[in-house]
Order: sequence, then structure tokens, then C-alpha cells
Amino acid sequence: MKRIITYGTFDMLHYGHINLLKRAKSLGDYLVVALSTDEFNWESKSKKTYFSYEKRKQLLESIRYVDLVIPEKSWNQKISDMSLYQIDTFVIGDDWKGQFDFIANETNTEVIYLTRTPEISTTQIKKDLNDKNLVKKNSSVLNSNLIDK
Ligand code: C2G
Repeated sequence: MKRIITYGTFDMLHYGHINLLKRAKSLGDYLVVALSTDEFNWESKSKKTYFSYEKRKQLLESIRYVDLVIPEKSWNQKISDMSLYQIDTFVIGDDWKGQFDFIANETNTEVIYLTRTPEISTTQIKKDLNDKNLVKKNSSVLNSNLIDK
């Protein structure tokens, strides 16, 4: 059984994330996702996520490509993760190209960088939601119906 791992925040899950997870799983039989904890995001990535770790984990676990979700608590856990989870291949988007070559140098794990899905990102979603008026104003009846109960 070929075991794959990838790492990320996966906040506000979108089709770019799904494309990555789908392609990662297609490289093997079992996909582990190391999901950045809220503390790691804030302390090490200066990211404040919209969804908590538990909610992001729940979403990832509902994806057919994902077999196991583990916490990513530190930049330094990758080498030990490769042996702990008996990983054959490490996969991540090519926005990280070259950053994790050390894994291949220090372990028997293959490192693959997959092309990012263009245009979409959690940052872009947040920006669009702020900039665009996605609900027509001055139609109180419509608005009241549209507002999530
Ligand atoms: N991704 C993608 N296409 C996008 C957006 C994201 O392929 N349009 C990929 C990223 O390249 C990454 C994964 O989806 O492989 C998760 O993206 P993020 O949640 O932004 O993860 P990141 O902040 O890059 O954290 O230790 C590694 C880090 O935890 C990676």
C-alpha cells in the first residue's frame, strides 16, 4: 500500500484544495493530511482561520480522497511523520517548490510538488466577500428570505 502525506491549513475549503487532495490520492492508496492546528497557524503562519481546527478536520474527513487527518503542530514534525506514518510520498502545492526537498534528502520519501489551482485561494475568497455585494440591497423581503436562519 502506497502511503501519501500532505500538509496545510485548508481553511474555507475550496476546489483548489480538493484538486490537490484528489491528485495526491491518485499517486497512491492511502492519504494522510497533516492539518495545521489553530495555534500553529497563528504562531507560525500568522494566519487566523475562519474555521477552527475541529471544523476544518470535520470537513477534510468527509472528503473521499482523505483517509486520515493528523495535527500539524510544528514546522519540524515532517521528518518524524514520514517514519511514524510509513509515508512513501510527500505531496504539496508548487507554491512550496523546493522548500521540502530536505525530506527526500533525509528520508526515503519521494517529494512531489503539484501545480496549484490558479485564481482561487482562501485570501481571495475573503477579499471577494468584502468587495462584492453578493446580496441585492433594498429588497427587504428577498433579504429576509436569503438570510440564513
Ligand atoms: N492549494 C492549491 N491550489 C490552490 C490553493 C491551495 O493547490 N488554489 C494547495 C496548497 O499548495 C497546499 C494545500 O492546497 O498544498 C493547502 O493549502 P493551504 O491551506 O494554503 O496550506 P499552506 O498554508 O500552504 O500550508 O507545512 C506546510 C504548510 O502547512 C502548508
